[in-house]
Amino acid sequence: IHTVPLIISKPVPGIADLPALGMDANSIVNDFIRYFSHTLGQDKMCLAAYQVYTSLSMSLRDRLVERWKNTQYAYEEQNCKRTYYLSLEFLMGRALGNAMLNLDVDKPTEEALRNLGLMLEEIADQEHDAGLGNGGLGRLAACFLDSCATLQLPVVGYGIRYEYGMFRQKIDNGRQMEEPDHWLRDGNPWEIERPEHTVRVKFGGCTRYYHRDGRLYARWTDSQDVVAVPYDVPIPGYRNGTVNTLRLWSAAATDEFDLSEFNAGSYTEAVAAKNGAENITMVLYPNDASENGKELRLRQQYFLASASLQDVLRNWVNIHGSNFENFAEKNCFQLNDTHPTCAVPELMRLLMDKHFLDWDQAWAITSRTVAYTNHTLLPEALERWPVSMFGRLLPRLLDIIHEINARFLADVAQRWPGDTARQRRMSIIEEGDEAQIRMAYLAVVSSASVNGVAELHSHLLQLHLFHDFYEMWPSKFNNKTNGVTPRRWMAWSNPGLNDLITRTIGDGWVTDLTRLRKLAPHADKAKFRAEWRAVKQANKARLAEMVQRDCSIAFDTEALFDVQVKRIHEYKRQLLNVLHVIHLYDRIKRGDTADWTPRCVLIGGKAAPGYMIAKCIIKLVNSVAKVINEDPAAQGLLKLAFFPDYRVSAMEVICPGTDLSEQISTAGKEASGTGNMKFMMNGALTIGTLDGANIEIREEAGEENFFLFGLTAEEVDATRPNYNPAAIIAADEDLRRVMQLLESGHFNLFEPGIFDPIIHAVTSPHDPWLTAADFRGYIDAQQQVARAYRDQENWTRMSILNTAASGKFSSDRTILDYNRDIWHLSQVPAWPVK
Ligand code: B1H
Repeated sequence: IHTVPLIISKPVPGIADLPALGMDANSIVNDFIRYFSHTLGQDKMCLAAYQVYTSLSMSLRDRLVERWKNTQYAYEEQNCKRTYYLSLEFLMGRALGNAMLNLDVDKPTEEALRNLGLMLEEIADQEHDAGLGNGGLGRLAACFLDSCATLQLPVVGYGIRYEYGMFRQKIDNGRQMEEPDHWLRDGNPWEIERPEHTVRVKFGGCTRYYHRDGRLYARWTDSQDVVAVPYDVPIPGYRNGTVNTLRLWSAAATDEFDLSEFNAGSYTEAVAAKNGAENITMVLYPNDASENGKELRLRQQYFLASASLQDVLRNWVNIHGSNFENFAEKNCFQLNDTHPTCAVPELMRLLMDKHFLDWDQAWAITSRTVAYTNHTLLPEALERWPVSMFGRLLPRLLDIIHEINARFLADVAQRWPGDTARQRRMSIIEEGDEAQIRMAYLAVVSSASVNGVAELHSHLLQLHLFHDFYEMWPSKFNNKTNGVTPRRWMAWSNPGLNDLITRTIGDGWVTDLTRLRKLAPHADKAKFRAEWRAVKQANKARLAEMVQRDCSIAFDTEALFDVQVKRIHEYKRQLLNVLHVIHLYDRIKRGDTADWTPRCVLIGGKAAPGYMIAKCIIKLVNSVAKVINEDPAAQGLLKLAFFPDYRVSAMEVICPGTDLSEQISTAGKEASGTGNMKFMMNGALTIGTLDGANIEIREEAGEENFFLFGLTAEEVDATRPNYNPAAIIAADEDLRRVMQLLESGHFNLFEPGIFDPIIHAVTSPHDPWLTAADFRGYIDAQQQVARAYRDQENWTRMSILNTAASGKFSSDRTILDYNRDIWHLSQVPAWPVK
């Protein structure tokens, strides 16, 4: 096996006990210059931008590393309980600005760099986003890590170091094109390879049973193995000396190869054929909220689960030997959706086959340490693996899943004797033409806690998807409403607002966001409102600049900035947004523009590469935009832009510059949403349905500060059976005209028919998203928005009150809830640096 042996296992005085590095701007910049000149061998005559960024990052990383070690020493000394956050996605975005902010060196360093003639914003802009996630689920994991470090909780993130992250979106003739995101090409200063912690992961082969001391044991043999090499990423807390770890696994081939070929003399062929292990961590699957059942995806999932668990167990055995008595008191595995659920049978396997616990001991540990977060109710996103594929790839795990299921179904039979329909409903294995493993059921059965991500979502889980399980174990089920980190989403990305708020109520809000409430009384002061408005205007100017650069469309900062950015999905109803824009255009064309509120509409997001209707919606946005933006009649009244390659670093500019946040999903479909929270914190007003966390946002903001429309989740279910969009269209003059424009081909004169699938979707009685049903409510609510925006004083008041009410949506609150109800970790301060 390919590992670097640990040469020394006792402390060596003097090694790595260096004096603390200076945290003043001079020390940081001096190190930066040395890295630039000596480590990277750069020239003062010709500054390669990426190398400037890399050297500055290395200088800051050194400061993180000191705190990183001292955090780990403190955790080890306390022998504290830990949580492992297992996730196939960590959408980290950029690290440099965040490190500078959290280390509290941002402002002086920026100034010192400026004195050298270097602009921090330009340097920071060199960094490739770490796009190791699709959208909300992956970004949530990243926000959680920030909050855990800030709260000084011993939490480790375990994920995959994809060679290629989320694809880059290019727009060609209005259509999405995907380009590979080779984010590591220029080097990544934010990771440290740890080859000494490499582990081996098995695939294929079969199970052999054997007897020892009168007991039956199992062993997974004849497998084809790969190795998992960890890369550690530092996760700094906010100005508290803590640095936690995100450990990302990369797959590599073992050093073994086919001996027969080797002996036959084909050395190079044998080496070259070394099993393509690297494929496993080559690329992130870009299917947000829909699974695709590919074998390579299952390999990724097991690879992450196995490598992470082996890592945790190895650390445990190093300290406790094979005594697992207290293991469940000291460890918790939080599953970010079902994607890492192989961790359940894998933990059972390791405890039984490697550490020789019996089933009951292993199950007691597993079922007490695993907790599961569900992120969606959409049936197309619920993971199912064909039993046959699973058994071929992970034979030993399939045995264990069958055993879990048999024991579970026996419990069901005990509780509801004779109810075979219920047993069939609840079985982890779904029988049928092709038997499938229901990963969500496996996760529920094996977890101590099951949570949804907003009140409504958690409620619907108990009512529908997990109803039978809720009846069996009501106390397992709980809600943890999502949150986002105010460090990245306010303090760093909105420095203007940061300054204004801090001048007004002090800086405590950054780590206790409920303090924003103290802004509310200031909403009544004209001077404060003027300052608030000035900040928003400056942010709108910055956003307009980016729109000009990336879309070649001029946004007027006096107009209402109306923004919808998120993955493109039918349930999120970007289409409803477009229908509204077409309606506004129609009003302009028929001269109905009295008391008009000028509006700039921005829509951005990626479509899964195989999701044809979603790609068609992108084309529609671009086609409608072209017609409107080129029509002199719409000048000064209406603009529409599609923002290409929407990603974390783009949101950092978009969100501060937004007036109106579009959260218009069909009720009951968006589990939570987190973009909605980022916009609210930055003083945008929301137009939205009663879906996901919108409901809680409206509760906090007050209904008078929220633009509500649309069917409720219950009404959606009630409407479906006799939904008749044709009748709705016939009865609504505005909608009729919009559909008429679409059907006439007004936006696709030279590409006839391309929007037929969209027209069909809206007019079909089987439209699951009820777009036509919510049209009238949406248009009316948008009319109220337009009216409200014309009263700038009152709009500003509402904007301030939204920010003031956003405290609940800090991921610090979310993490404290997880910790109080599920993890039960103590907060452990890091050792001080020097
Ligand atoms: C969410 C996903 C998701 N829910 C499958 N489900 C994936 C499912 O690659 N896959 O196979 C990837 C992602 N993502 C989102 O999670 C919800 O739609 C949002 O409403 C929610 O805010 C977010 C975080 O909880």
